[in-house]
Amino acid sequence: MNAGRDDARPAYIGLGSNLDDPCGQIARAFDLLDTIPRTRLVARSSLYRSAPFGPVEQPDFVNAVAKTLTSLDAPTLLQHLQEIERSQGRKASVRWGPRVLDLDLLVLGDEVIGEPRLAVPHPGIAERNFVLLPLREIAPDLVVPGLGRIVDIAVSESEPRISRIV
Ligand code: ROI
Repeated sequence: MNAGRDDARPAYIGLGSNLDDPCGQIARAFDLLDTIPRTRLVARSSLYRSAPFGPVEQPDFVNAVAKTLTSLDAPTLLQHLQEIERSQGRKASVRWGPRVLDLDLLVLGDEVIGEPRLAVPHPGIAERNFVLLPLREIAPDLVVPGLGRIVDIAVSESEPRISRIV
């Protein structure tokens, strides 16, 4: 929690839930992000209700994006995100299936990583309105490495509905 150090970089994290009180899951996850070592929560987007993306019929999701400042590296930050998912009861979830909590590392400074288990920037940014819209809300000036200015990334017209809830 001693971000503010010179080596702190902005990290944007996507949050999603569609089980067990999704709004409560997201609120708790925001608070837990601020407890990650060498990491400070500096902004939270509104919560958005979004129709499930993908082939599985399931409840609507609640999605949001957090901005943190962190001096952790990407793999260490990812481990902490997975620890928060587990602490909120996430089991190994089925691909495309419902989930108690999903935390995705979307952007970490100007870093670009293309590993199978860790892709940064997250490919969902340009593909999913439930990532793009809350990210744009809290970071309208963001330039995403490899993608360009967040305001220039097109909103997908074919994607299911999304609306701001709080
Ligand atoms: N759909 C929406 N709307 N929001 C999500 O966070 C989300 N997460 C997922 C899948 C199942 C792909 N669909 C989603 O993992």
